[in-house]
Amino acid sequence: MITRRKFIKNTGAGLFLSGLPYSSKASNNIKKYELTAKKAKHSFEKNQNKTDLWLFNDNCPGPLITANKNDVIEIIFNNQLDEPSAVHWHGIRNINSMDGVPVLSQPLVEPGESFVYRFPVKDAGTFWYHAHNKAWEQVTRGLYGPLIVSDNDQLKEKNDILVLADDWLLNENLQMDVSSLGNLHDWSHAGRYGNRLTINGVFKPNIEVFSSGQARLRFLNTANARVLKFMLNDDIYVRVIASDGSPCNPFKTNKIVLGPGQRIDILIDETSKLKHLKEVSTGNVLVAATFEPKNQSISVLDFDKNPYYPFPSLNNAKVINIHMQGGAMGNLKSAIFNGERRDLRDLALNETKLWAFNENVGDYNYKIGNLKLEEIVILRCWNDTMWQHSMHLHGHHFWVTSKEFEDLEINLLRDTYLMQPGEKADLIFIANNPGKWLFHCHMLEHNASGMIGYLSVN
Ligand SMILES: [Cu+2]
Repeated sequence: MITRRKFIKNTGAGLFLSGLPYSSKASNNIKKYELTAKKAKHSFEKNQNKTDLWLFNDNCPGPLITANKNDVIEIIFNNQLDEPSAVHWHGIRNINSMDGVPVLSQPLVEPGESFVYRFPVKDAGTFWYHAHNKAWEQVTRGLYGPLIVSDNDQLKEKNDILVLADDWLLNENLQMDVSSLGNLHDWSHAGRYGNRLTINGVFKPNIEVFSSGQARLRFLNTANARVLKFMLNDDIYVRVIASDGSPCNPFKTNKIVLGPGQRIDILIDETSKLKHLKEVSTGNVLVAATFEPKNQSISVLDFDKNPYYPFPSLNNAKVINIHMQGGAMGNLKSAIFNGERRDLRDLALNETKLWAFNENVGDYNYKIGNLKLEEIVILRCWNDTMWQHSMHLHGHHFWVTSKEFEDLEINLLRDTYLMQPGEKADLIFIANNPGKWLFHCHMLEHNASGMIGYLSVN
């Protein structure tokens, strides 16, 4: 089988084992997977019309990839779509050549071609993978899946539950509204919103849990644009134990807020009390899932309490100002696009470009700045727009004083931070991973239309 595939030239895959950026721990195992992207049909609901989607291995969501901390994951990615693609491993502190960003870290994988991704996983936590070419269309049509790295195989016998949420725009026959992909109004506002919520690929699933003991729920928002807010039962307070795959100092909240791309892990002390999950972002309370306690168990879950690095000292930190601009009702009049300053109206109507960092309409070629290896960096972000943005940094996790959870101000290590209109936030990290790393909004219509650039770490 392997010999019949046409592999594109991939020097990174062969080289990295001898040149790991973090080679202090030898890996225990190589976990092998194969992901094939192609058109497929999927049932969001039993006995209902099947929906035409683009999926990995015909699954919605794509197959769960699991590994233990310090394993190496090897994924053969086959592109059987009619257009090029690449796969990004969201939240993994990856080797740059394995990060899956076309142009910046690898060539596009053309239709009929394959690419081997091979990288170590250094952190235990909740991650995901998704197409990174034309993500506003490819992710929206279903090209994503969960990736969970465990400390000690605890997934198998414990109450460890994935709650992967997506927001789909479907017509009455349950087919995707594809005519609205690329809609300028959506792109200049909050992004393209859906009208149906799925959890783990279905409408309102019944999620089986053990009938007693603790449970860990791993929330993941794969929506292209919508910020989701979940509550459990009658708005009970839950303990948050991790954000974006990084352990945090546990804190309590009754509202689990997730911008696109974000993950939140919570711990429930007694699963027998679990009844249902509600989504409340629109003001209309929607029952998103119900829980069905089954079988006895008295599991107590171990979980990491320490992020992999503490909040760093900011002496000698390098400050990079990022003025986030543009969009509808914004104050950006003109911006630089391909080296030329142009009126924003011209850019919107003729190039579908609407957003900027520091007056630059970004893309995969727009460099925000240069960083020295091991330098401590403050990305000083100012959301000077009328819209929320879910800001994602590749290859690193940053510290941020999060204002995402109502009245709380809490320091979290994240790879994606949800910023409110007008908010200023410092995203603080150690630039300890060499390469070119994207920084962009994960509202996929926003990054496609300019809210994107990269940092070069040398
Ligand atoms: Cu945005």
